[in-house]
Amino acid sequence: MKQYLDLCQHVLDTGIQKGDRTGTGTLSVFGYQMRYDLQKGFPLMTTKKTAFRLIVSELLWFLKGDTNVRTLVEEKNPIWDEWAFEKWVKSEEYTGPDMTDFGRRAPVDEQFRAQYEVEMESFKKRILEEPAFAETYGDLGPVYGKQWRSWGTGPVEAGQKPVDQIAQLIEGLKNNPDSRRHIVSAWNPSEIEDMALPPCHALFQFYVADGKLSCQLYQRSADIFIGVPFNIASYALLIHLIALETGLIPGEFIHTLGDAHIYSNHVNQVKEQLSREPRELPTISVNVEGKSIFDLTTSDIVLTNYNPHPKIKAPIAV
Ligand code: THF
Repeated sequence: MKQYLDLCQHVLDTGIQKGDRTGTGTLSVFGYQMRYDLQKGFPLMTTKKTAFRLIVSELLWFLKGDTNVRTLVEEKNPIWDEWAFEKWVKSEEYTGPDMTDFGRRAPVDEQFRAQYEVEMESFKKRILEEPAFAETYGDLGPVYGKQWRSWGTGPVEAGQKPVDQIAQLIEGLKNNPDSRRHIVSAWNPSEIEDMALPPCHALFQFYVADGKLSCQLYQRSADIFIGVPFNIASYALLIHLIALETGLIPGEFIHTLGDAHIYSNHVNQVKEQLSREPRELPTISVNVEGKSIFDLTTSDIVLTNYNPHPKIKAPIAV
């Protein structure tokens, strides 16, 4: 994963200090591109242990068209909890201790962190135990799953049919592989304001040549230490799944970044990672026997030969 380490070094060397929505502060560059040849192994970080299980469960959640964190909470996947929790603590119904700016305060204020952890645990418990609560406060709005599988064209009552972009993508790749229109967009301007977080991985295009299937992603905002390792592995897995569905061989993942940033409280962790020697990449296998990719479960996707350096902890900016 030299490509990723080169990105880290480039941003440390040339990044501009820039404020951001979360108030954390970043080192940032605008515009960067990496290429990963999937024939050379599965691009999961080897310079820090990365939770592949979470990447799989998130991608399958997107592919099922789900936008409610309940499914993820059930699978013990915490990566979208903060965004649902934020909606809850900002709601009229929430009457617990003040959770304003919890993402910024929890890492630095021990007493507050203890309170936050109690509130977050009881939030998750209610998500699991109370269907009506989960319906309202588990839902992130029309985020990835909604846009990928049922992009709205207007009120259904008005006779409009939602667009299943992933089904169309698969049909397009099968019937007209040379097409230059194999595009899926999560960036739906008319629904952005209803989303818990506007999509970071905004638009991707698939491409077929020599029997190989490639994908280029445009990511508008890239949290280099926490998010990017997840995003690379997630899209690599998506290429593997779409390749199985279309009878093609995985080709390249091309990752194009807009605002590529290292949060100021991740700089030491990035330097630690840069001091480590990359190792051989793992491989994956997918059990699709008689199933569509929309029906897969996490145990159908198996990672082998993954021997990373140890995990590196860092706070996530909310
Ligand atoms: N917001 C920010 N600030 N960064 C992101 O990367 C990001 N995402 C998603 C939505 N908003 C974002 C959420 N994805 C982790 C990983 C991915 C996430 C959210 C959180 C995370 O905490 N990873 C830790 C620990 C995982 C574990 O439990 O092992 C890690 O060390 O990797 C990017 O699209």
